[in-house]
Amino acid sequence: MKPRVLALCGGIGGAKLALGLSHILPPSELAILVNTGDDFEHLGLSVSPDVDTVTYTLAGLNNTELGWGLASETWAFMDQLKKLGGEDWFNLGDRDLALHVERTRRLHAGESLTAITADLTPRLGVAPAIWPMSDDPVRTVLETDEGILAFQRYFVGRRAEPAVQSIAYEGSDTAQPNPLALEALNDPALEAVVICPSNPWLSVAPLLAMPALRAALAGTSAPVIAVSPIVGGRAIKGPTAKLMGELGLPVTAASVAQFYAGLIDGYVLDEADRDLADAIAGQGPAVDIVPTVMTDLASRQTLARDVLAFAGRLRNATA
Ligand code: FO1
Repeated sequence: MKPRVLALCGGIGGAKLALGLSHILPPSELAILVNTGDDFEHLGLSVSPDVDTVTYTLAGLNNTELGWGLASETWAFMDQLKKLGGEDWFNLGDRDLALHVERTRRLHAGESLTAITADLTPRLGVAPAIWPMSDDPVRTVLETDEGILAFQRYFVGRRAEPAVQSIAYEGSDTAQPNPLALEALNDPALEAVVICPSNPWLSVAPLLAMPALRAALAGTSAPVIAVSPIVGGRAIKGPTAKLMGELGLPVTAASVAQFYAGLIDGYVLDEADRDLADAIAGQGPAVDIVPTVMTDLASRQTLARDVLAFAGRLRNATA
C-alpha cells in the first residue's frame, strides 16, 4: 500500500486529526503510524492503547466522555475483578477486553502486531491503514519525583501527577520501525507527512527515538508538517503543559516547534498564537495560521483540509 498521506499520532488528541483526514481522503490514500510506547502487558494481556484509541475513533466506536475505550461500554469484568481483590487501577471494559484477548492470542501464536492490526481494524469498520510504529517493543519510562515509572503506571496509575525529570523510550535504539512506514517515507509519490497534535514528548517522541524512522522522516521528499498541540499557552488535552513546565520548557507553541526543529518543513499554529509566527518561522519551518481547536467532526475535517492545503503549497514552493 502506497499512501498519499502519512499521519503520525498518539492517542486522543492526535486521533481527532486522524479522523478528520480519514473523512477527506480515500482510504487507500491515508496511513496512520501510531505510537506503541504506551503499550504494556496487563493481566497477562497485550494492551496497545494508542493503536486502539485510533482504531475506535476511526471506527466511530470511541468513548467520547472517557477519551479512550468504547462507547456504551459496560464494566462487569472490572467490578468482579475488584471484588476478587485483583488489580483495578487500569480499566478494561467488557467489550474492549475482546480486542486485548484476541490480540494477545495472535501475538502468542506468532503473528506481528502490524499483521494483527491490519486484520482486526477492517473488522471494526476502519478503512485506512493503521500501522503500529514498530513490531518490536519500545516502552516509554519516566523518571519522576516518585521514582522510575512505566508509562501506564505514571499516566493512569498516578494520573500523571508525579513531576517528571526525564523520559526514556526503552528499546527505541534497536527497534525496527514499521517497514511499511519506511517504504511510504521513501516513496517520491508521498504528498504529506502530518504530525498530529499529540503530546510531542509522550506520544510522538517514541517514534522519533527510532533512528531509522527519524532518518526516513528527515530524508522524505514529502513536506513534514506538525500541528501544535499547544494553543494560547495551554494544552488542548492531557498533561502536555504540566510536563513541559517540569522539563523546564516555556509552555508555548514555539517550544513544540523547537522540539521538531530539523524535522519539519511546516508548522501549523492556532490563530491565538499568531504573535509567535515570526519567531517560529525564524527557526526554519514555514508557518500556517488556522483554527486548530477541533470541537466536532466539521472542525476535524477543516483542519485536515487546511493541513493538506499547506502541504500542497510547500510542495509547489520546492517544485
Ligand atoms: N486511561 C485512563 O485514564 N484510565 C484507564 O483506566 C484506561 C484504560 C485503558 C484501557 C484500554 C485502552 O486502550 C486505553 C486505556 N486508557 C485509560 C487510555 C490510555 O492508557 C492513555 O490515554 C494513553 O496511553 C495515552 O495516550
